[in-house]
Amino acid sequence: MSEFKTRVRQLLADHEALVSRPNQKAAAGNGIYDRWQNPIVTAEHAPIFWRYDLNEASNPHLMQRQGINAAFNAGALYWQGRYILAVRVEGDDRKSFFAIAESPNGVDNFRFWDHPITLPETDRPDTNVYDMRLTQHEDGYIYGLFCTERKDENQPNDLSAAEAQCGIARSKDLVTWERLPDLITYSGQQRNVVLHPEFVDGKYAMYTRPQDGFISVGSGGGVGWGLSDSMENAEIKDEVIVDGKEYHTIKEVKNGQGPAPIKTADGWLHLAHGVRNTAAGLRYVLYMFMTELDRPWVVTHRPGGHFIAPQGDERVGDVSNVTFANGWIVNENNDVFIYYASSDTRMHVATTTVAKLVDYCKNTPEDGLRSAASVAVRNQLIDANLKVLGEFQ
Ligand code: M1P
Repeated sequence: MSEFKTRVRQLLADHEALVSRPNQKAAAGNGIYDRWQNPIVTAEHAPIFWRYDLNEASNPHLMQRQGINAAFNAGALYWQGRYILAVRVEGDDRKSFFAIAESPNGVDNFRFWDHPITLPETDRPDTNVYDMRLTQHEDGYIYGLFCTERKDENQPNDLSAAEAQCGIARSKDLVTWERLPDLITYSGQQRNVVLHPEFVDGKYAMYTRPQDGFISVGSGGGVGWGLSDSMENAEIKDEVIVDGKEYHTIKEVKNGQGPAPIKTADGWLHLAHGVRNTAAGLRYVLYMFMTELDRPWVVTHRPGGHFIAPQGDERVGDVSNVTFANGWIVNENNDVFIYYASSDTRMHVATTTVAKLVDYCKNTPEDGLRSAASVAVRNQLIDANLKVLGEFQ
């Protein structure tokens, strides 16, 4: 066999070994969820035939022709008994695109479909698209809401000046996608827009994240909420903030809804990210809240602090100190698979149950917003525990 063929075979074998590697729960969970040991999707999970030219005549050195830099911030859907991720795949050219990866069990063996999603454009081409939230809506479509980024033409001399808005596409089979006009709101820019899975007052409901600038939310920020008559021409005329940013919390700088919320008998479970600033730069963590069943915009429980924060190897990547989630799945057994990305580089999974998440939201004290309040609530826990500690000694 030629050396070229031997090397291709080795590449394919190494890739297969990575993709089919079994995953295991990490030791010592916190009772709320279990992290799993291996990242579930990485740049190296991208098929070899996405990256190399496998023709010896045109690529005698077997060079990687189109590298993949990262695979992160995936939307998620439980579909036909399969665990589906719409992964944000980023090429070495810094352009992101969406690609479906599928697993039979939700924790390992995620394999990309042969082709990335071919996403139609609007009259105003997207420079970059990312962070798709998948929502199986009761109207029968699967919607993908994502960020579309374009150059800010009002600042032609600042090559970092960009504009973020909410792009919308829908599909019935995850292969063919219909592009709809971008969401119209009356805020400067939008990121982290998520479609609620049910009609509310006969309208489409969306969680938004208004922001003044591209990175800085300015006077905006917070998880917003608004209704639209249609998705074919989606427009939110009235946007209200339902979960605002707050001084000296994990969401002091900005926050944003993660995936579409999970419906439970006790209300809607929400996963979101909160951002604060530090001497080492921005720190992104995940947090949760719950809203009323009939009024999904009314928050009933706000467990204080972070739910998932970057840990160990998760802390380092292209944008370090980041955990970000825009996908989770609840299956027929009420098991929950939380798909989170670390440091804009790779995907992980943590597993739990609906009952545990409801318990977490209802029984975790709210942030008291002062050190003294934190000590008071911790003393309640300590005093109650000191009465029963003897039973364990
Ligand atoms: O780099 C961290 C994250 O930054 C942005 O999130 P937000 O809009 O909340 O600031 C997004 O670009 C996201 O993709 C990225 O992970």
